[in-house]
Amino acid sequence: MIRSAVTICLVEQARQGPFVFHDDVAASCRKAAELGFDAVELFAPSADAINALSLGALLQETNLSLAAVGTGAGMVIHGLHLCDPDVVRRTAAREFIEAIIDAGAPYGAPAIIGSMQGRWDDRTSLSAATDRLRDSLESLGSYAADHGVRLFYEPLNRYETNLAMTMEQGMELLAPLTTDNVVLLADLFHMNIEERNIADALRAAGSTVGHVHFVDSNRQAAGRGHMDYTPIVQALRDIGYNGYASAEAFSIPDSDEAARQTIETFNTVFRQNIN
Ligand code: LER
Ligand code: MN
Repeated sequence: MIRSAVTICLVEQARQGPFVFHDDVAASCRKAAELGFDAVELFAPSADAINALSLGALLQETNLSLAAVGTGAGMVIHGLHLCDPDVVRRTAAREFIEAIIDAGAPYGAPAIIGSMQGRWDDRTSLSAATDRLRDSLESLGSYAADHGVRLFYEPLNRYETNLAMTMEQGMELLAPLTTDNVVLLADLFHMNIEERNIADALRAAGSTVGHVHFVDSNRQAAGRGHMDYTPIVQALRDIGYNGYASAEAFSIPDSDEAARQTIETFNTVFRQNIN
């Protein structure tokens, strides 16, 4: 069964970012539970910030799961990424992600490599960047497996990376890895920009799809743009996807309304009978 999740951002520098709830984890979890979400996804400034949350008690009280933990604060706050030509900075990026894996693992939450993947540029060739990213995904994927969780790798649109921008490029990146613990995060916003056809791309990715960022064409809550969810949901069903549809969307017009609109659309598109 595909379950619903909603993002909570604790990163001051990402206040304008595509997150439904901000700042107050307890209040956000209570609101998410009241609306009927199954889980929350956390974007935190550091592993220490996650560890300081008493998440166990809060998740138990609200009967929510932790769907995933983001690692992008390493980039947003510290400018770290996995393609950095400086080995010291690259190692710091890896350690930042390992600590987030450690913090999410007790709750069964996989970590997401999104903006921490970095990009190639005039200091780093495409092939050097690809090698470095693969090397980190191999090592972080095994690290996550040792902690009992998967690792999500997220292709991003062309304005945020120049490495893997489509599901197909994501699969090519992961193909040489010896670990099978790294799977793709399909963000419908990025896919709407880069894919020829979102449903076809999901079908081709098949069991490599491990997580979905559920959002509309304009990065607002699902139902506030012009995304056609019917073929997307059908494709996810056809590939036997049973992970989360996690709302990573702007808090427009506000957090509560974005969450409410998301769950309404989720219930309409995922709970209806299409066949
Ligand atoms: C960034 O655009 C994004 O989609 C995030 O999920 C990356 O961590
Ligand atoms: Mn995303």
